Amino acid sequence: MILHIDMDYFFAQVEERENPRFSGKPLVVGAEPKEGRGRGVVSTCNYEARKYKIRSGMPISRAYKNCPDATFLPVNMKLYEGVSENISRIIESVTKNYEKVSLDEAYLDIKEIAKNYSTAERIGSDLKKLILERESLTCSVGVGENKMIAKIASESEKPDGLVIVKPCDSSRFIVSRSIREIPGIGPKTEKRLQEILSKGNLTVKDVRSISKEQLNSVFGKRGEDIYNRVRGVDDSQVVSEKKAKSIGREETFDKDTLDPEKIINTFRKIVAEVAEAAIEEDRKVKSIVVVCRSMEYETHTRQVSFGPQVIDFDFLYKKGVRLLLHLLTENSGPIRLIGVRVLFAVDD
Ligand code: DCP
Ligand code: CA
Ligand code: CA
Repeated sequence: MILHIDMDYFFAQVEERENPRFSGKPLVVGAEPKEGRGRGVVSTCNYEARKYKIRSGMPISRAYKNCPDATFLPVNMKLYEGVSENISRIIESVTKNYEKVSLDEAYLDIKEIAKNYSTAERIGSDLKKLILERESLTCSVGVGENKMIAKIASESEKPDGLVIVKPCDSSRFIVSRSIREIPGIGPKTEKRLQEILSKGNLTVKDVRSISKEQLNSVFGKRGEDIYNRVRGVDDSQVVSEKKAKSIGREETFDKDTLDPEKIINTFRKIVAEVAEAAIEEDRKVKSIVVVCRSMEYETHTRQVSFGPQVIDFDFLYKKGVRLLLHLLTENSGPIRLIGVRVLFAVDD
């Protein structure tokens, strides 16, 4: 049982909250059209602006043509990231078993905490209430038997929606929807499906009429996935970040190398990235692994373990560089790739 949560017109709603005089009138977040700065496209807009056919990704100049009277604001990413963090903390108060997929979106695996779909509905409405009370923001929530159904459910009654789809209703729930409402089916896939069926405006039902063999022959490996998705089947799991066993980075050299300068600089860089990621995770580390791949694709690793502790760059570098030196002396030829990984202690 999965719950999907997605914030309503996220960047724009946060701006409305910060400055209530923007509410109730068209608001576009993306760039300042007069100065022509910023990314040049609309990041998002509120629902009033959507009435003027303004959409995410549209050039800001076009949004301006559609609605010159709208308020245009630059993207204040720091602000939205902070809000996103706060929302993650609220989600964590419901369950640690969640996967954040973007700044404004997450999947919660709620099978352990909701024994049935009416409990799930209460969890959904409690979560919405918490976010509204603590952050003064609305969001939409969907619950379903898998990630895909939950996402379609949360999208289906925006803004401020709460939609619960019981497993017995999944198939019916999606059958008459546009094929584009199926997550993972973008404009290119849609076009090829239209070609197969020689028909526009495809519904899920239309695509169900295509055989598995035909989908496979057109889309290769993805064919099976499309076949399953239009039938409401999605086996992908909620990958909770908190449960990641390790994090690491690797880098392949442009050219196989033995240049000590190059190797050590690259090593420092990946150590810095891994240290930063580990600090971000806020978890204790119990081992460090260094990987070295030779020209012949032989992979050598060296590992050191210690009592679980919080690490920083200096610690990781000091331990890691010894492992690296061992690997380099064992391995005579030029190096193709190096990598650093930290294994977390299982404490949560
Ligand atoms: N975003 C962006 N550029 C895009 C799409 C989105 O910068 N092309 C940013 C701005 C959005 C945020 O990501 O506020 C979340 O994207 P969503 O697709 O979830 O859209 P919204 O939250 O803005 O609207 P909705 O109410 O439809 O979810
Ligand atoms: Ca959103
Ligand atoms: Ca989103």
